[in-house]
Amino acid sequence: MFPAKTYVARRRELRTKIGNGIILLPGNPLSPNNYPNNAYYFRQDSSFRYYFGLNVPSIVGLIDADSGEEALYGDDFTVEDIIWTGPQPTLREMGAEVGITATFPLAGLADRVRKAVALGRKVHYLPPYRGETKLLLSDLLGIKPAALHDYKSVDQMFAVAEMREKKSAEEIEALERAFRIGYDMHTLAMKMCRPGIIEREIAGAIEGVAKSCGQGVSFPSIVSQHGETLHNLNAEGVLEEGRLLLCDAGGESLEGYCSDHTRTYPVSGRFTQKQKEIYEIVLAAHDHVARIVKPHMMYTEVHNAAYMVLAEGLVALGLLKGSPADAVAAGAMTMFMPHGLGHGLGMDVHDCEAMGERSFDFATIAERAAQSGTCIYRAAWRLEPGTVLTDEPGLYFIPALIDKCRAEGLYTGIVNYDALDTYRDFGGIRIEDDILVTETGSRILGDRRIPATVGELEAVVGR
Ligand SMILES: [Mn+2]
Repeated sequence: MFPAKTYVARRRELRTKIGNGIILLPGNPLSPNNYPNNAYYFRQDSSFRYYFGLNVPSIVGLIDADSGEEALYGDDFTVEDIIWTGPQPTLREMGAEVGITATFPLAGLADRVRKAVALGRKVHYLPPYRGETKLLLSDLLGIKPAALHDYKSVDQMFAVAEMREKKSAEEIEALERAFRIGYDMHTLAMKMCRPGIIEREIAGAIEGVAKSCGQGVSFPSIVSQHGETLHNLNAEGVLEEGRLLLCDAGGESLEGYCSDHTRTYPVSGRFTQKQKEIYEIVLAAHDHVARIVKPHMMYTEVHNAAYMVLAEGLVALGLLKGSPADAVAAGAMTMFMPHGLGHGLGMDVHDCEAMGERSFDFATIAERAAQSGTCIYRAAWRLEPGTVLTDEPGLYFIPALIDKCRAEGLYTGIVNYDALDTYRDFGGIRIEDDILVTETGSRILGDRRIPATVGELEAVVGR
């Protein structure tokens, strides 16, 4: 947790940005695995934690933007609870740690909110993503769960996303701590990589690092020889000589900040010539992005710059014909890298993506954000000092996608489909680091770099 003054200042800024009405920020409850007392590991709602700091379940934060009142609603532990949990601080004590003096039992929240609604006051809430929170809001506001998205507060979405987007110095320190966990996870995976080991054994070991050094993983680890499957959570494969292993994994610091890195390396410890050729193209795109990112750039600019470098490499290899710019313009790169270059990173591994449109050019975006239920649209994302984004280009050879494009006659004269035939069992390569946009440019987070060049990887994996 940060000092109380951090949370006091954040709440004051939020209140000022939104201007009027009641702002609700529900923390997450425990989610049962099979019955209430056997729950999944607790993960706090990041926006609640950002403004109220507390990492305990079933507390709701409330801010009255008109009067300035701030309150926490939650229930103190009873002796029956304490038999199982041990002594716990009271809500009043926890509130004091984050600068809140008004604390009330959870049962009082419904009255408070209904009174505000009866007076015609606006009640602001973010689009809920968990069933339990949807039911809570539905009950408080008298809105059916399916209709909650129609009444979400676009003002609050933008205010919260804008604030969480811009990382402060103390947040960057927490992100650096998350980096070190990620560094240990990835270098352990590299050291374990050898023919005969099961992907799951590596995934389990690195997730243990995340759990023992921090809060756990920032998302389920991808450890697979099928790197061409973008989010491959199957880890039952046995590592084989000659293949590539893709590891996309990250950890959370104790403050709840995330890391997210990807490395791809040969199981044998030595790249083949063909693997090296593709690898160097992806690394060139990755490093190019890390060099060019600077404040006020549009995300799409960065994404297209990565596509250009990848296309240049594929033209040089003979997999694309004509000019790289024509290949990018024709959309041919979507066959080789069918995903965006990166995403925001912070207290969530896809930071603020539940919040909606990731841009702060309000005039052009607010209307679209208001109309959309999911509203993930990074095309409107402008990078500002304090933004953290992942830089994760890749090249993937996805037989099903190649066959579909070829059958539909797409990119004829641009993609050399015959040459691609020898890459059908290649797999995929992705390289990912986390970039902080600074006042003057950008830098890769971390005090060192996870091994990334062919030489560095061969030295660690092929030891
Ligand atoms: Mn990522």
